[in-house]
Amino acid sequence: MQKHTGSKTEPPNAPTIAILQQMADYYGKIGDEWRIRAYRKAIGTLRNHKIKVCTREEALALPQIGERLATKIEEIAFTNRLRRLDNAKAEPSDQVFEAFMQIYGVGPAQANKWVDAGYKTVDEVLEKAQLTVNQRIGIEHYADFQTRIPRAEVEQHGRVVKDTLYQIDPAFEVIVGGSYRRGAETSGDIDCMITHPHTGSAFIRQTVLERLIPALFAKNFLVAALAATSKDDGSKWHGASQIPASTPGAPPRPWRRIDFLLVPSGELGAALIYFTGDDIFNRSIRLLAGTKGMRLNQRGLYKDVIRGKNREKLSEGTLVEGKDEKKIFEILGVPWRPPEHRIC
Ligand code: DCP
Ligand code: MG
Ligand code: MN
Repeated sequence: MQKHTGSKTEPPNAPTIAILQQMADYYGKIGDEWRIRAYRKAIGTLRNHKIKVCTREEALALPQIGERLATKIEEIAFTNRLRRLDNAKAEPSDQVFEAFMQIYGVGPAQANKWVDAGYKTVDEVLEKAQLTVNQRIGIEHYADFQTRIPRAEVEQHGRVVKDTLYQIDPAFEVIVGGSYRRGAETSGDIDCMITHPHTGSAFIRQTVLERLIPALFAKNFLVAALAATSKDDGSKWHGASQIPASTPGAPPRPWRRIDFLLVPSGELGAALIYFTGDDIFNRSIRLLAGTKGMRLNQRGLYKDVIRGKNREKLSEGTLVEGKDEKKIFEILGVPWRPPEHRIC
């Protein structure tokens, strides 16, 4: 999927990285964990390299890049494409799989089942497959959810959420994160972080679920509830929203995907890092924390994490910092990166 970012000057290896990323995504789909890791490492190296890498030798001289990837990097640098990726894309079943994967809530296992059942189009799935309620919504609004949202409209959605919540309790804070916070001109969805300076997660959760969400449905702003999770990685709510038509009879506005992330104030800094992304930036800053004997997740930065032989986590460790985004960078020894610069 095309990511739109707000960057003005493109880093020298960005075109190569974009193609390697597509290849990594392809290996992700076919479950080749080993190759995904190799690609991720190489992408990390190229992101930190400030000079365009053109030849196999130049690539081999860099850390974390082996012979096969070095050859691919050279092919991309000279031809602006990768035959291996073109081949993968040309497989018809791969294109059908791709299309199914774009449906909200559909992962590789489900997409593969539909490919195996012989379905060729999303419409055929709608007609013939047994669908969950969410899959049906995902298909019925397939085109809407595929369309990127202009920045000004992301702002409109954020404004409705803010106004509604501040009427319930003005102490709440709503921050629109994701690609919007990175300054992107368009976004795939609207990512709202919701926090409150004085109360714990139970109050935030109760207010959002019992008051905010019903109020937003009553305004015809929320149009579907898709998924709610509350695990140790925080509380998330997924749904769809729509700016109500300004005048009666005006054509309906598209349905948009909206996410709420509920964040206790003590975790705001770590949540800001996580929910601002991008996903590759998150991966690299987490890896970096690991190399310093710490652990970063969306709730905080921890030290003294005890790990077993296979690096599996045996203890949560001690919280070092959760509240302050800048302090987390400081403690990790990473120069502050404004959100607009946290992109590939
Ligand atoms: N995130 C992550 N890893 C994932 C998914 C998400 O680290 N596998 C984090 C980083 C993302 C943020 O959550 O920036 C929001 O996720 P989105 O899927 O909404 O991605 P973006 O907002 O970055 O892009 P888009 O414009 O496509 O929504
Ligand atoms: Mg987003
Ligand atoms: Mn999102």
